[in-house]
Amino acid sequence: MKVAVVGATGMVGEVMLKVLAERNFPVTELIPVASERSVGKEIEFKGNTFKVVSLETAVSLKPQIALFSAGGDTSKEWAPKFAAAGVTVIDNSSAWRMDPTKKLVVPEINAREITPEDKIIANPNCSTIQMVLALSGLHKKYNIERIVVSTYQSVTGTGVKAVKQLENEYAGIEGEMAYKYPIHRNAIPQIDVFEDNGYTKEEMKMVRETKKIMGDDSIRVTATTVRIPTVGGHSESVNIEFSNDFDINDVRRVLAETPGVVVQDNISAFEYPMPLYAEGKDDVYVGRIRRDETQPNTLNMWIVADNLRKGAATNAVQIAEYLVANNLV
Ligand code: A2P
Ligand code: 11C
Repeated sequence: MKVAVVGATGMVGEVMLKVLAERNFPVTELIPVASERSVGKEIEFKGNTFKVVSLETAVSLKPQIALFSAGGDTSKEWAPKFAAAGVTVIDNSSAWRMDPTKKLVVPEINAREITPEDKIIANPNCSTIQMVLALSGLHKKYNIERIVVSTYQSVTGTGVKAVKQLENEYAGIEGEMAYKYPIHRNAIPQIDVFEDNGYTKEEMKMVRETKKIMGDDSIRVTATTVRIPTVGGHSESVNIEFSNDFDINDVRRVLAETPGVVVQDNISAFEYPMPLYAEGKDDVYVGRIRRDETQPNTLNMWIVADNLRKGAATNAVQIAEYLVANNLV
């Protein structure tokens, strides 16, 4: 496979390269792509060196697959040009996710929806991916009515500038601010811009994307998304109301049997998921599994994943793996 990685010098792009190599994705030729200012820069991949090229050059090289993570504007403009050249684009931006003509895919849940005609496939938002992966098996079994989620999100979701802001503040150095406020010793209850309804765009991504991936518009979701001074991954406190009652041991069993999900839930040994330990891992970790005693058929749990891995790069590479395994490229 001739594979382009658009945004190869970025935070997610770098992890995409790492994941492609780790999972031995059959890359015969790598085409790293970034902005004009990075053209010519050298990128290491599996012991070889590749030079960064421009988007124009990459299209003319006609890769079979292009993994995009260079922002929504780049995707809006360039994904259709790649698709027109016969390239299958897996796009990590929010540009195409809610387009009804585009599939929004978490492979373990809905990869079967992909057809050879799908030339632009959308990768969901990180905080959505880890939540829906953990909930998909439980939805099938007990039918989710409503989700109340609060997130505790890593600064890596914002990018290099935010990681630097946290490091600078920690070291007491003045520097460029990625956020409106200090993030060290803080919790910022705003991720992305506000929409007209008073929710942030990140919160509404969790609402809209969950319905689309689960293929069920009836699931009600309400979210509060918060940035905290951590780097390893996103954490989520999730309260789920089902139509049907559940057995808590069966909930654990369903979660343990869900591919990509690892149950870490042994309170007597103080075992529960934490971002410090999820960093660099591809799985979604679930713990603090317990019944909500205030109303029927309702469950509480805590979900943690590395937002750059399953929340972005790993999910995109898994989509690419599905395309290859099913002769869709
Ligand atoms: P560059 O390094 O040349 O700026 P991050 O989200 O971590 O900031 O990374 C964004 C990625 O998207 C980088 O690889 C960046 O390249 C790339 N990028 C940003 N703007 C463009 C653009 N207009 N065309 C192509 N790549 C872009
Ligand atoms: C964050 N979830 O943590 C965002 C980053 O739509 O892919 C990813 C934004 C997106 O800030």
